[in-house]
Amino acid sequence: MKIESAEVLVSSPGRNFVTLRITTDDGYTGLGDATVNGRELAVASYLEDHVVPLLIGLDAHRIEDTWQYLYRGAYWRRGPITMAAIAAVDTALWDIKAKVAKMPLYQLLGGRSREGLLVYGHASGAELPELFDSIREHQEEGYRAIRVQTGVPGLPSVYGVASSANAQQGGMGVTTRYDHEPARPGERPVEESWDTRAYIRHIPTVFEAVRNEFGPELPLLHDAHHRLTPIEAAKVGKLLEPYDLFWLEDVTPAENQAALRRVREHTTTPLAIGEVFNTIYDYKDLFEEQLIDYVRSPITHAGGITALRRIFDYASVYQIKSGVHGPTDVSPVGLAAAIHLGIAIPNFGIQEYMKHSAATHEVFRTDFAFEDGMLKPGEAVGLGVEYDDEAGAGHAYSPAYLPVARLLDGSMHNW
Ligand code: CS2
Ligand code: MG
Repeated sequence: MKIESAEVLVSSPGRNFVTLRITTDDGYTGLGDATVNGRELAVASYLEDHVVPLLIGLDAHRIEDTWQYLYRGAYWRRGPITMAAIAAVDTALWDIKAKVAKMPLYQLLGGRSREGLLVYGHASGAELPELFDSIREHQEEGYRAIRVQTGVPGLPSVYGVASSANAQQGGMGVTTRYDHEPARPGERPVEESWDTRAYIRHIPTVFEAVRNEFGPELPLLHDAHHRLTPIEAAKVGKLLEPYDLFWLEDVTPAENQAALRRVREHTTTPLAIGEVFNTIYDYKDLFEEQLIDYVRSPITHAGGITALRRIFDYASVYQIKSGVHGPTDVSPVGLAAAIHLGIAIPNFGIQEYMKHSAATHEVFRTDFAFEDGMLKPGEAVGLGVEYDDEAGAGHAYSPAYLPVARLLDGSMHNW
């Protein structure tokens, strides 16, 4: 079964997506997500100009060999663009193999290890009353675990907080709320200001209030979004211990994996890291020194199902669990792949689930379901996602960037 063609589909139903569709000489098709938020066209070109020409004529069944061919053969290994391109090819080939085998992909990955994937949703508010309303809204929608993000006194807008002030005209003429899409349409990134000391004074008071209002059981997550130094991260982890977080995410940038030793020394708050990681090597010391508890890589940014399953296998040696990144900039193809892998692996922890817009679902037809606070794969063969070309063609790419953050003195900081 040879690869006959591969198309790079760039569309913007609600937000920008890059999708790869591989077709074999006997008519099987497979989809893969290659969306890197704010850098979409770089992956589209990498695929179009450098990968697609190499795929034509290859044996579509040789998934592992094709992975190694694209990884080692690139010579310039790793990095978000290369690994997203490889991820799209890998996912599409797994989709095809499951269709040939006439089974849902999770069956090919070892079958069910659980009935569904517990997910968490994004509640947020500039102030406590808005936050409480947002938490209740998510509970009414069926979410049983909640990520909490709030405003910081003195800062007009910060990461993860939905507020009408941030509403911008989206690709579809619909107003997009901040928590639905962090990338903002426009020719340049929006600049936000940040003040770590104000945040550290404020965040424990928020979790105290949330626990008082919603009780001790509700699993609560928080994303520090790469903004703290190791010792600041250690302090926040310690200050939040009384509120028994499910996890504290991206508490400090982890390019230097050893930075997490400082955090671990001072707090038992569980740590989740990895949404900006691209390979198993980014986790090596974090696993071997037991410095994190949850792996955040999505299939789209870590080189596909083949690579992420290897990362989870390695993590399982250290009892580290999955906590896959699932924002709206991971397309329904990337999310469906995460659901199939998540239902099969032994060390599943939790899955992030930001719902895609109706416009997105007009283009990406999916068969997964959200029930009882869990995501469940459908029984369609393969990934269970179809791409509607006609609907997709109606949504041209529109430039959009993630914000940048500057400290109050103007210094560049991590957004
Ligand atoms: C975030 C994302 O969901 C998360 O945990 O860190 O919202 C992230 O900011 C975006 O995916 C970036 O594209
Ligand atoms: Mg995050």
